[in-house]
Amino acid sequence: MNIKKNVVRLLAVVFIFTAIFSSMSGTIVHALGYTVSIGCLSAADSMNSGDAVFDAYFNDITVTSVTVKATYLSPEILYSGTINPVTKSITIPGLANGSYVVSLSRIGFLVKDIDVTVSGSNQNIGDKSLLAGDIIVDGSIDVADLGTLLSVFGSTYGDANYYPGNDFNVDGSVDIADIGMLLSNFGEPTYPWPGPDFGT
Ligand SMILES: [Ca+2]
Ligand SMILES: [Ca+2]
Repeated sequence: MNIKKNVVRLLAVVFIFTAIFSSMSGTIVHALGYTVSIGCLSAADSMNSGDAVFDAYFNDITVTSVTVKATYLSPEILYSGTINPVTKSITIPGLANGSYVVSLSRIGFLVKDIDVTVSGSNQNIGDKSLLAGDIIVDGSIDVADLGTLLSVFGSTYGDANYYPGNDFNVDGSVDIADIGMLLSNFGEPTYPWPGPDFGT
């Protein structure tokens, strides 16, 4: 009689442990995705002027977008998101081990492609900064971009020819400060485009 009871108890214990182990296995499988965190110093600050219409207009246009693909030329976007304009950062979730290209883009700025390898852990690849000036979006900052900026020089928010994509420092006017930002990046990129960017 005692032997029967002990066998039943043993079977019950085995059942419980099996259930617990199965549950843990499910958790482990789910945790195979890793996160990649990125800071983006050139992301525009979240506009909070008190004018809801202006804020929505400005924040929608100046948002910094993030996409993840397997390679530069891969048509499939594995993840897309936006840089948080308050924290100026993003944490990309659920990436399996492998190589990726993370692209940061903002209207008026040069796209930055970053090679990332995920290998068994979460990682933070640090702060990045986009270069202002690629108004005519062709992957380079050149005379065409400068000409466009000069054509709207002096425009301010409310003017028909004002556009946030030309107002790199987001102060509501296209002026000498924006010209200076473009000129400081004139001739970029210095590597073939599209291509890896190993800098910040
Ligand atoms: Ca350009
Ligand atoms: Ca400006």
